[in-house]
Amino acid sequence: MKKALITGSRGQDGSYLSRFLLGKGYKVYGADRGGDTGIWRLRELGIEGKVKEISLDLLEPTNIMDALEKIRPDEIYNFAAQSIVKLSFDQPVLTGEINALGVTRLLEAIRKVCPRARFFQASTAELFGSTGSAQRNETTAFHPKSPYAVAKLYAHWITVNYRQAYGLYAVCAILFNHESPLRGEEFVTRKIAAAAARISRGLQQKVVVGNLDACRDWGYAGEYVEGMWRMLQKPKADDYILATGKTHTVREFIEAAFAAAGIKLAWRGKGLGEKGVASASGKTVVEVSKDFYRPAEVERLQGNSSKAVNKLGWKPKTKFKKLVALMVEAEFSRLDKKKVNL
Ligand code: G4F
Repeated sequence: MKKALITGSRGQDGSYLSRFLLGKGYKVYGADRGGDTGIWRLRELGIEGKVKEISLDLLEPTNIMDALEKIRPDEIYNFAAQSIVKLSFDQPVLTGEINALGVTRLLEAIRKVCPRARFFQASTAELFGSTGSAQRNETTAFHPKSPYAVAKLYAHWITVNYRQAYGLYAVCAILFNHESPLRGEEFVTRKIAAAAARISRGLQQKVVVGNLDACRDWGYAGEYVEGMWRMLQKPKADDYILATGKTHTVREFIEAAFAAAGIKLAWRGKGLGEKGVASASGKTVVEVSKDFYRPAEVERLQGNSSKAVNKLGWKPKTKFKKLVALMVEAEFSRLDKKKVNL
């Protein structure tokens, strides 16, 4: 039986990957910081109690060494991170400690304790920053635009460095945005999906967002974890982009989510004064606020995952509108469940 250690196992990706690996017969160890509240995700996926939980903080090298010595994993997937781009502008040092040096601590421990283990690092499309309108591939230059992305760039290169310098089997997936009902509400897709369902049920008046024109390449997280696993099964370690190749604005996501919730929207005004109005009731249900803008924005992201398609046989299946609809449906079921439990 193979053993996998997943850091950040109660996050969106950690939860989906745990379910995937359990299905493949792995023994899965989930490492999170004490007090982490993401257990609801494992519950929703029906795997609560099936992942062996351990407490681990990437700020603490002793924790990491102890965990590796105890588990001796075959595969290690690192999702532990401060993953909120906007927050990284307020907490740049902490973001660097976790997202950059945290990965070095992990790699050092692997090198010393279990150098034959295979290591997966969750890199990000944010590494590219705004570099024009073309699709990004594995050879596109990086121009990070946030403390989050700068820290992830360090993590990316230190992973490549440990592969080259010490021969570790260490890979990075450059992950474009991948969403699901298990996303946190800090991220725009879940925030919108939840709001659309609540507004449709009369439980919320409106949703306030930031940049409506930002474009993201949004895929379904449940499918991305298989690509991550496939990366670690190849004879030779290498880095890959996982993306859909399509990009949409936040405005389009809002339109699709409200449509899935039965609300047709009309847009009025411009810039910070732009509003989304429900065509049937005439009520304003979407507003824009500077509070949700970032000091520096990545305007457009679109990835080219041909290398993953050709070499890993991985291909995302869920299209944009289906993804939005499944997120909104999940919000309606949660609301229904809450009603039953009252
Ligand atoms: O949903 P977001 O916060 O995700 P973001 O910043 O693209 O980052 C996500 O994807 C990255 C990979 O590309 C990951 F590395 C990262 O960890 C995370 O998973 O924002 C998406 C876009 C941005 O352009 C943002 O400015 O939506 C825009 N936006 C507009 N209004 C908003 C809002 N973002 C948030 N979070 N909240 C808003 O109200």
